[in-house]
This record gives sequence, C-alpha cells and structure tokens, in this order.
Amino acid sequence: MSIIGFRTTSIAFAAAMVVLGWQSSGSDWATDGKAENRAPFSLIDQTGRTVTDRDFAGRFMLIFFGYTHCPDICPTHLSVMSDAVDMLGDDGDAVQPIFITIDPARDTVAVMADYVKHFHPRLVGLTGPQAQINALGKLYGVRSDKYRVEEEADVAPADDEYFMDHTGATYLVGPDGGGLTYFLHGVPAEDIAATIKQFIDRAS
Ligand SMILES: [Cu+2]
Repeated sequence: MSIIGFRTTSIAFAAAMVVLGWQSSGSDWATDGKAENRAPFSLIDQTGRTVTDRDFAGRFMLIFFGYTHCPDICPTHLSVMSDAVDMLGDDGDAVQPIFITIDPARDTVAVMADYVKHFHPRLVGLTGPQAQINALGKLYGVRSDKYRVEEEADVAPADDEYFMDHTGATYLVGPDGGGLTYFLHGVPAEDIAATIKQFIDRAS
C-alpha cells in the first residue's frame, strides 16, 4: 500500500507548506480487520497511565501519529478526526480517537495532556520510549525524519528546535484490533465519518 508523506517547513512564524510524495511506506499494514494482524502497543497516556491496544478491544480506534510541535498538519488532522467522531453522534462512542507522538523527547505526559484537550474531550494522547514508538510506527508504515530550519543564517537552531517530516495518515482499527483502512491528509471529516459508519454497521 502507498501512503503519502509530507514535509512542513516553518520560516519564522509564517509556515509555508511543501507537499512531498513519499512513494511507498514499504508497510504491509493489513486492512483485513483480523486480530492476528493487530499492531500491539503499551504506551503512556496523558494522565500517566499505561495503556495497551487491548484496553480498546471491542471498540474502533482512530489513530494518528504526529507531534505537538507540528505547525500545521497535525493540528489539522486531529481537528478533522475529532470532527469525524462528533459527526457520528452516538455511534461515535464506539470510536476511540488516539494521538500517538513520534516525538516523545519533547512530547512528555504533561505536554500531551495540555495538547489533546484542545481537540476532543475523549482524545487519548500516547507517549513512551522512542524505540517502542518507532517499532509501532513501523508496523503502521509510519515514516518520520527529524529536520531543522535555520531561521537566520548565522544562528544555529537549538537542540530542541526541530521539525519532523512524517507520514500523514489516520488509521482505523477494528474491534478485533486489526487494521481496516486509513485516511490520507485532505479527506474531509464527513467522508471519514461515513466510512467509519459503514464499518460500525457491518460490525454490529
Ligand atoms: Cu505533523
């Protein structure tokens, strides 16, 4: 399957966006919904609790990988996925929106707690050891790459000033833990909600 990636470049406070195509993720993330193809995880939520994929068994997970310092793409994705959950009305209760940081060095539990509340009251923000997140991202075909922008030619950016190039897809995981489908950047909330509704109707 092919997942399109993107790069955001921030120049001072004006963000300019360049869209690149990351040809193929090389991932064989399965979309057959089967439990044996699930991508297990054990991470820390924004309240400091350990959370595993099994905690959401029997429900749908809508997962987005990103980072809180993202100038544009991540906030947009998280808003769209939150809108989609709301558009589902009561059916939305069957869907758990999840944001997994690819930048745990900066996205601590406290940072995640402060961030997720801006999007959806039920949005779970997960962080954890970088190696574990990388391994999970790999199962999903998520690619990420750190880069820096020198805002002034003679001033080098500080160590914690960087951006992340990353795959921009929102993944829908079924009640058995298997992948169902994914939504690329730009898919409207209405379409995401309609697709999820079809899966919910099929599952019930
Ligand atoms: Cu982002």
